[in-house]
Amino acid sequence: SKIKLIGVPLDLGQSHRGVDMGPSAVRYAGLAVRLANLGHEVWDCGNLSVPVRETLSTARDVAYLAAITRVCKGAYQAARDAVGHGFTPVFIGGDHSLAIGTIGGITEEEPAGVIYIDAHGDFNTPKTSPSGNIHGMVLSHLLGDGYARLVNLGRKGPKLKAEDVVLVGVRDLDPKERLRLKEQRIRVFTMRDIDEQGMGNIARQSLDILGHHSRIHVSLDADVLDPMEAPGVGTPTPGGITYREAQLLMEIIADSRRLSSLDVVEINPVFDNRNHSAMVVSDLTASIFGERIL
Ligand code: DIR
Ligand code: MN
Ligand code: MN
Ligand code: MN
Repeated sequence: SKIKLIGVPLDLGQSHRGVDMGPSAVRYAGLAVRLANLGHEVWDCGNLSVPVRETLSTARDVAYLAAITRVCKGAYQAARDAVGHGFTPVFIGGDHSLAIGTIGGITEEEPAGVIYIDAHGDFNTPKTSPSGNIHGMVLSHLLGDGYARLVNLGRKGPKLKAEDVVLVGVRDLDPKERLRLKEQRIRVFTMRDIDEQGMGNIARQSLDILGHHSRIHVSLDADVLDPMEAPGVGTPTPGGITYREAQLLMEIIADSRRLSSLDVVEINPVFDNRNHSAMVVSDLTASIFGERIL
């Protein structure tokens, strides 16, 4: 297929410094060549422009929300245009708040299912969030709850319904976020589900649950991986999936031939060991685009 790589060096949706270097780290890991060697036509579109944190006022609620909204608008348009021109866009983050834009844009012309792979639920609202970080509120905004300008970004109203999303790899939820996920009946495959049923089963069930969608957007938060396998992530969270489990999930999604678009986010080279985590993410991206052992 025709792939567009779009970097989004956004670090305003969370507290740690360094996720703005994610796009460079993934490029250094050789992603474009990997994908081209699989026979894809690869266009690296460079980075969307993102204000540097130090240039913004420290009144972060106001300044950061405005900046994140602008960046997400750019991501929305890039996603919509890429899909409209027959490309499969790969958004390289940057923190997860960029997905408020990408998933909005992907679903402008027709709906899509979302496989959201993350240690966290990202289902806080500005009212329930203990941290105030927008990267922990992505799915709430896409389902219509949160800051009006992010809910109505690109077009008015919710971009997804509860039945359009499956979460995989979850192991860290805030109390009210947990309650909201249950109330809204979001499908969540926790680490326990993966331990008990195996990743192969969970991957196939996720695709089945989204069976009413021919197009699947995958939003991969690198913190789903265990910190021993990928320390260079925004929020290292113990008890995560292994490299092999992540590969299996990617390969089964690839087999479905339904991938419309991808986010790979929360890579933080500052916490990493010789760019190892970006190389892992690049391996996973190659697999979801069809790389096979045999
Ligand atoms: C936490 C952390 N639940 C929050 N979320 C993260 O700030 O809302 N998501 N790290 O990736
Ligand atoms: Mn996330
Ligand atoms: Mn996360
Ligand atoms: Mn490999």
